[in-house]
Amino acid sequence: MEGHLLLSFVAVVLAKVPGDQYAGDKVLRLKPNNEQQLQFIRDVAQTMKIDFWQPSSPELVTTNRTVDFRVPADWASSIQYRLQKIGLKYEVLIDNVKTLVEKQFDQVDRNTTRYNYEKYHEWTEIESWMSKITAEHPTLVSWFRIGRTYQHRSIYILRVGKKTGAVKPAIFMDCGIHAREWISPAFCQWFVKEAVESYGSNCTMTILLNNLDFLIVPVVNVDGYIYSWTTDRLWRKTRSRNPGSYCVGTDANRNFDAKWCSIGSSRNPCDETYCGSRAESEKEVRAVANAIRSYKAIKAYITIHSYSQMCLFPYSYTYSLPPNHKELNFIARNAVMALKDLHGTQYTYGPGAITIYPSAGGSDDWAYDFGIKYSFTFELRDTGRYGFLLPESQIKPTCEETMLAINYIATYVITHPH
Ligand code: 0X9
Ligand code: ZN
Ligand code: ZN
Repeated sequence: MEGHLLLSFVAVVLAKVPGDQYAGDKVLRLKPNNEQQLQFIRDVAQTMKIDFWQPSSPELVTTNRTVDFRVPADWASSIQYRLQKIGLKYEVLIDNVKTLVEKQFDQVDRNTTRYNYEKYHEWTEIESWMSKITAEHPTLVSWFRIGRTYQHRSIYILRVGKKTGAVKPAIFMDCGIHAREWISPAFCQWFVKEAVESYGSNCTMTILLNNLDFLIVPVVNVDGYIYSWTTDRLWRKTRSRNPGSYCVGTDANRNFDAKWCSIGSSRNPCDETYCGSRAESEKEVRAVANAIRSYKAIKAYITIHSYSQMCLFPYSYTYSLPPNHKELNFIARNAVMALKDLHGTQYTYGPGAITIYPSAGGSDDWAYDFGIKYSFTFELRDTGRYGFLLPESQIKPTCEETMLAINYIATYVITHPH
């Protein structure tokens, strides 16, 4: 009898597909105005299974800053009731998460001949896309493996630039450090497409590709990305096992060797901002760091995340400003202005610690302290209406506008060679 029960339990777990999850889950937004309200949120986070979207963990919640979080259906009405009782106003950003998640999977089509850059793609499609775009543009694109993931998948880099035989200055850009931020890999792919298609006709892109190489990692956290397609759309971390815990994964953007785990990260493997067992414990993080360490001519580092519409630069691990703060601020302001020109999308910008929240172990701070003086994190669309579940209809406008910001930074970098 017991065995039978166990078997049917296993069957139910295995039958779980992405669409079945999140039925009735809500995403709420609120802003704690005082210590009591702040404490309330932290208490609730301890007793209920709450998924923090922005900021990404309860420790990062502060007064007078908005918080977006997903509440499981079972808890939703109880939380809403308690919020009303203590007079904390909230907004329902997403009424039923399941409906939005399902839409994302419905829209997937696999039988088109031309690669559709206005859709989200699963890993195997991205992998064959890399092979194809390399083969189609042999004078512009090379394809390398920079390491393997915890589950032994390949982590790839595309070098995009006119091949000259010499080592050119380079801009390193990675996407998909966080699994659920699907717009990020979509942007890296868009960028490569734009580069190869506009080389020779677009003046800016031609100058850029003649004078520098873009080193692009379309998906860093491949295991996590796959898991967000197959099992849990809202997965953030890597998929490495944690000895002594049933919880899986490390936050790759808390795992870099930049004042590792000192602030804004968690030592608990069950938390979304778990910093890992040591700096660079994650193979994915080591792969990125090794690639940057071994390539001598990297002038700028850009990492693509979502959501919040922000352009961030060091530091996030301290409130102190780096030596070239004024220059970084100038570049970020102009990048954000260029971006806004296209569709009017507004971005905020500034040092990570004050603009989003203080947190250590991030790739931007690490790259900066390694010696790459132009280091930026982009948080793409939106500001919370869809959050991580950004509809495919927004891929094109998001990527188009982001191109302008990246091209501005790249142009700045080649015109300021020091
Ligand atoms: O918390 C993060 O890792 C980033 N935000 S996200 O919502 N995509 O998770 C912001 C990273 C800012 N930079 C550092 N913390 N170093
Ligand atoms: Zn020109
Ligand atoms: Zn992220």
